[in-house]
Amino acid sequence: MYAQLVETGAAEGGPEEQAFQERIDRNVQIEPRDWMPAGYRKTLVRQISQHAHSEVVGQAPEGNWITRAPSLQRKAILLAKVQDEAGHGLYLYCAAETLGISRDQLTEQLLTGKAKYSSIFNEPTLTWADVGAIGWLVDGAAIMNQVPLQRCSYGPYGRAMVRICKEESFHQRQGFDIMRALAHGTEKQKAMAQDALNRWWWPSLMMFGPSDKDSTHSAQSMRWGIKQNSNDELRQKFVDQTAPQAAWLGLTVPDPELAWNEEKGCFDFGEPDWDAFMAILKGNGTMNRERLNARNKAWDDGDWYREGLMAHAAKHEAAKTAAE
Ligand code: FAQ
Repeated sequence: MYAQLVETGAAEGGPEEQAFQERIDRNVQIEPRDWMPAGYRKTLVRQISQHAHSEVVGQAPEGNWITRAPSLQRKAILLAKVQDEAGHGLYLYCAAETLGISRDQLTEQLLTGKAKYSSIFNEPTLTWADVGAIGWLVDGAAIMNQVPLQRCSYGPYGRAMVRICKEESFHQRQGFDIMRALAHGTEKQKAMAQDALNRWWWPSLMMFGPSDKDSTHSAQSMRWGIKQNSNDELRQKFVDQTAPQAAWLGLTVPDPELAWNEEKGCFDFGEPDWDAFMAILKGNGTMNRERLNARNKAWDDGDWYREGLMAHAAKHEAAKTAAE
């Protein structure tokens, strides 16, 4: 199927590519059967699948707290949130499949460690406050990145983002509410909230990717209308939105360089530790190995179920053929 889709077009750089770019410049979305340059298809498969893998792996840090949520209500909310993340992974795998790659291929890339997923999910969740910090900061950063992706030039990705963004907003609110309860609670609870902010602040800034000068794909992805904003633009917006929220909570952002810049009308802030970021991307973050092992175990444990489904489908197919 992939080969078939790729071969439907004419040579790149020719009139088809010009018409394609003009269409993007007019904000007309590209659909699965339209001609597209091979590089556009490849970039989308890379980004959408990394995004899908992030949603799937991203269930682990919070899933780890479902049995330890402090009340029935918090538990029900967290359960729903984690299930939503699994659903986001599924919409995104479907969007990637429209580009001619199969779910099995995508899964294999994740399980063998060939595919990336967001660096943030290699952080451990040590306390209940981490669940609040994830909702507030990680979902907050995800929304900042994903709202513009609703206007992505590739139709199936943009449309998947519409629903995902609605759900992420609920996630962000529930995380902020956990932080509010802790930050306005006992001294011990406030200290727990501060500790979570200290550990999740910088990894959240890294979610937006390397700085613009080191981003390999941004310029072309922006020309193709896949990305609407650069990594640094979105990081800045995130800091501008989140720093006042931290102040409202009575918490301190762990960045001595964070300061309002009156002239520029935005916050100045420090540089994330890009060496640490690169180490995580190379598989050396605190939880990289555990996350991949968990995904591999989940895949192996589901083997009997997939086998049953295939046997059922084969039986159904044979009965249909016999009846014809
Ligand atoms: N982690 O040239 P760029 C969520 C890689 S969803 C790991 O700037 P690009 C919901 C990048 O892939 C979170 N790798 O790349 C949730 C590339 O490597 P490659 C996921 C990263 O694509 C909440 C290389 O570095 N969201 O959180 C990261 O133009 C709570 C060079 O980078 C998305 O995926 C990173 N942080 O920009 C779930 C959004 N950053 O492929 C559960 C869609 C960069 O050449 C609980 N993705 N890299 O080997 C995007 O918007 C973009 O792909 C960026 C990166 C902005 C992430």
